[in-house]
Amino acid sequence: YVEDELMSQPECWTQAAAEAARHAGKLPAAGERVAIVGCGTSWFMAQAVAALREGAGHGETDAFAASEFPYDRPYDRILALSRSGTTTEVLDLLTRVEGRTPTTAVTADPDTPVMRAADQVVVLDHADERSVVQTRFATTALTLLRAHLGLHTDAVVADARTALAEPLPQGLVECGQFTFLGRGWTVGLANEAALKMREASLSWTEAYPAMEYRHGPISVSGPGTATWMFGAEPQGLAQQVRDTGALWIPGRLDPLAELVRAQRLAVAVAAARGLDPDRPRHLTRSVVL
Ligand code: F1P
Repeated sequence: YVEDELMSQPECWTQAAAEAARHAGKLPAAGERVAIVGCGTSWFMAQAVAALREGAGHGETDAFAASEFPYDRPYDRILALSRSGTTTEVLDLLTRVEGRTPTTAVTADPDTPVMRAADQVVVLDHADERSVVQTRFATTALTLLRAHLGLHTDAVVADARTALAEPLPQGLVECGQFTFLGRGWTVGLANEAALKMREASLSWTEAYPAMEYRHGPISVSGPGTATWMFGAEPQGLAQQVRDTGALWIPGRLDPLAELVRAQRLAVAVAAARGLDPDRPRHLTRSVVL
């Protein structure tokens, strides 16, 4: 499933962007102090959206793993991301803040406990998935929120098509270790790329804010490893990584389209290692405690 689902992302994004205006009243308004929460992939999307929203001047925005939400901090709205709408930590949080803080959930399924617990719900059912490993729901939710912030363009969709059509960089699939770097909103994308590789291909992956790579993690860099920069690269970093013998991949597409390339890499590495990305080890489609 995952391969078909990740291929459908350009169409899913186009539809979500077109629907953003219709959902605007349910999504955080400019000026609100907002917490965005989720688990796993949804938490990493929350990180990306939080940075984008602050950067767009829409107001203070924090991202939390749902299990780590600071209940003593006041927010005007909590935005919960959950494909399944059943994840325990997200449901617990929404139930606990009921009547105190307005909540909005973005989910794929129109009939779930999370949907019933949230005050407002945006259902992206066209981006729902059969896979355990999330690809298109996460990026479509991000696209909806990017469009809500006025940050989505047709060029992003065109870049995604390029990411799906182009061969992967030479030598990448053969690498034994992968590090993803980001800055600002792309740190969340780097985290997600690393998770995708782990889930689908059991690869050894890491993810950092780009400049943090110099402060210790670069010690794992060397021949047979790859470092992939999402977004604009800080000056000097590429050379420093190349000097270790590692493969350096600078993303030249929109960072969200670069994430699509990383999803493809995860599937390709899984195939190269004889793994089925639709049967990831120890994972279920939603984690319910
Ligand atoms: C969150 C999640 C997924 C992950 C795995 C377990 O699910 O952590 O990101 O891939 O399948 O669940 P959800 O709350 O977005 O449904």
